[in-house]
Formats: sequence, structure tokens, C-alpha cells
Amino acid sequence: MRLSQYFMPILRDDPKEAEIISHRLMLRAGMIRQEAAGSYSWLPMGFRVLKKIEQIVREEQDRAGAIEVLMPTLQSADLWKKSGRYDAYGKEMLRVKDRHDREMLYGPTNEEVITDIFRSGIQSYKDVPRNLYHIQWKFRDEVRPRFGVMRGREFLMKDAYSFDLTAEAGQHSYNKMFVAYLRTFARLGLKAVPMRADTGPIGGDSSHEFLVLAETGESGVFFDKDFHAMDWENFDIDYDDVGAVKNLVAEFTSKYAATDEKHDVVEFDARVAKDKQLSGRGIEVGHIFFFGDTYSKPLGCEVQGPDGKKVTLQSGSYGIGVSRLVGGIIEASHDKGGIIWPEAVAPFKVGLINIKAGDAEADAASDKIYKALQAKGVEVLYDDRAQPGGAKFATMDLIGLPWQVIIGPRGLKDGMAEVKHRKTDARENVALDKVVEKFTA
Ligand code: 5CA
Repeated sequence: MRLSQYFMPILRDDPKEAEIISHRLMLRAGMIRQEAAGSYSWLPMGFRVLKKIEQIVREEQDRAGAIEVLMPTLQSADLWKKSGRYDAYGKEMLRVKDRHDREMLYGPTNEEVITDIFRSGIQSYKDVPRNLYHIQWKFRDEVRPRFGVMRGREFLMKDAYSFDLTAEAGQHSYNKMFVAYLRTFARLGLKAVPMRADTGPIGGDSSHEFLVLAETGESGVFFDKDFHAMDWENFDIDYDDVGAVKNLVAEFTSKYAATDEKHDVVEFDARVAKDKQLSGRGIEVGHIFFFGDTYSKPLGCEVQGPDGKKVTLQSGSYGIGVSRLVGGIIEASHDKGGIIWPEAVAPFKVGLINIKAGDAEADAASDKIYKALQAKGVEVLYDDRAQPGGAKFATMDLIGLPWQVIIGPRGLKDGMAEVKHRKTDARENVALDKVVEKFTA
């Protein structure tokens, strides 16, 4: 993409309304624009990142055996009346009426709809276990939408729902999602610590939140320092191996970690030596629940069991804040110059800077590299605008692409480009005809 033909409305100054760094950087980098409180348009740079995160989430759900569907954003109130949540959800639910005066709502979550879909599509115990998920916009009329996409009113969530015959089988489904979350967050370059959590309006008795440690997080967290020493990257596992999945979950739940709502000072002291007690703040990027028959019972989600008797199914639900993750990753990965994207989610891999746009030689060398990178499928954003070099460097640092290729008159004399790694600021001179190789080898 040529920057001269792109849409990336950069802000020079810090927007006053943004309290935290990720919100500031997302606005400054032209990734989002606020449309109403807690509601954002995703501009091209932001949208590219959102899609990449969504795809990683999807791949890991699929790998764990979950099956993708898509449910509407607007739901009928009927099912919510059956489950008893229509009144209980209160003001956080956006309620609307259609032209026939029928009550509808913009879905804040999907337990009711999915349970009804599943109920109507199955017959016997042979139809379980299943886990269905979708990646869809939600609306919650939060009292205090803030911090940009971190606490929005309209936000993108991945929500999965498991259905099992027994609570024991349901536990395996829960464990699989737990591991899928470890894998997902690792691929996003995040360390998201699983913590015991409150179940809130979703209900149930077993629940973990996954929190990325960050000063600006909304939750207080208390945990064992040993978490830092664990292997957060290698989660190769056979999801059908019930024991192996269980062991991995046990490993990550054996150490003390709790959000402030569930924190128990006495237990903390008993289980964790004083010098290993850490506390701080965290961003909740995922939340998993096991709630048994809380929804399947009122909604009649049952199957014929092996002995011919009806069995009410056991369920859990599993959420990831896809749009929140965009902000969460920035909170975890930035410096004073701007964003530092992990390669897996970067909007483009390479930023190509032509310092002397308009100069025939610089244009020719830059265009050649641009076309060659594109031909090889390397995602490249080419700053071909007639702007001073300093401004271009600042913009490129701000938007945080992992690599910068800088073409200027000084290097060109020796047939060289400068390649800069955004994260480490390491720079090297690379022969013009070797630049493409650097990103394709
Ligand atoms: N039905 C369950 C699991 S599918 C559920 O709704 N869980 S939740 O309420 O915890 O939300 C799941 C995830 O969505 C959270 O972990 C968080 O990452 C994200 N999320 C929740 N509320 C917001 C919000 N207002 N803005 C952005 N992300 C949010």
C-alpha cells in the first residue's frame, strides 16, 4: 500500500480525551474514530489489526475442535424471558422494539440463542460433545465506557459454548478452552495469567479470567511470582488426551492467582511466601465459565441418553475480547515513540520509507523494492509522500510496524538500504538487491 493513496489520519498531538496510552496511540495512529460513547469506527490500520487478531483466535478455536457459526446481533427477547435473564440483565442491555412492537435486544452475550440453536439441532447423546462459537459484535450499555476499545459499549467478542452429556465431560471441554486460550494469547505475544474469577451475570460456579498485566488494567490482581518463570510459549498438546489437557490446566491453576473480587489474603499468605507475593493490575482479555445446566434446563436443551432417558446438557461459555485485545497488546508493547506491533498482528510487516520522494533515483530504488516485496506477498506500507524525513520516521515509529526499510541518498550511493527493527532499534545496512530476501527467507 502506498501511503500517498491510503487513509491513515495521523494526529500530531495527544488527544485530550484519552486517558491511557493505548487509547492515545490508537487515535494518534489513525486506527479508530469515536462515533458515540464507547463506540468506534475501525479505520484501515485498526481494522487490519482487528482482523489479524480475530484470525488467530479463530485458528486456535478450530484447532481445539470448536465449530464456527454466526448469530445475529439483534436477538428476540423471548428466550431471555425463558432463561430469566431479561429482567436480571438490567440497564446494561440495550432494548429495542421492532415495527410490530416486538421486544428485541442487541446481544450482550449469546448463551440463550446458542442453547436454543443447539437444542433444535440435536437428538441423541451421539450429538455431543460439541462446542460452537462465533465472533460477533456485542453491545453492553456500560455505565462508564472508557479507555477507548478497552471498555466499549459496542465491542467484538469471540464467544464459544460447549455442550456435554455429563459434568465430567463438560470439564474436559472447559479444559480444552483453557489450553486454547494459553495458545491464543501466546501467539498474540501476550502473557495472560489465568486467575480465579467471579462469574457475575453469566452464572455458574467455575470460572477463570485471563489477565494481561498492565498498570492501566481495570482489575487488581494478586499472584505468585513463580508465574513469571513458567513456559508461556510451548503448548503443544493433543486435545483428545484428556489427562494431558487436565495436567496442563492443573499446572497453570496450581499457583495462586486471583483478581481483587476473589482475592483471599489469608490464603495468599498461606500459599505464597512473602517475597513471592506480587500484586498489580491487569486487563481481562478472556473469561471462561462452566455453568452446567443453568441455561439448558430452562431452555429444555436435552438429549436422549444411552439408556433412553432424557439428559439435560452441561454447558460452559468462553469469551475473548477481540477488540479489547487491540488495546491490550498496545498497553503491553509500546515505547515513547509509539506502538510496537508483535509480527503476528502487525497491520503491515514492513514500512518502506523513501526519504527523498521526488528524487528520480530514490523513487526508482524504492518503487523497485516496494513492487518486489508485494510480489512476494510481504505486507508493506510504502511512505512515498513528499514529506520531510523526520516526520516520516516519527510516523513510522508511531504506527509501530515491526520493520522499517529506509531508502535515502546517502545509502543509495553505496547501493544500500537501512533496515531498522522497530522493537530493538537495531539497524543494519542491506544491499538493495538483498532487502526482499531479508523478509522472505
Ligand atoms: N458469555 C460469556 C463468555 S462467552 C461472557 O460474555 N463473558 S464476559 O462477559 O466475561 O466477556 C468476555 C470477554 O469480552 C471479556 O473477558 C472481555 O475481554 C471482553 N469484554 C467484556 N466487556 C467488554 C467491553 N465493555 N468492552 C470490550 N471488551 C469487553
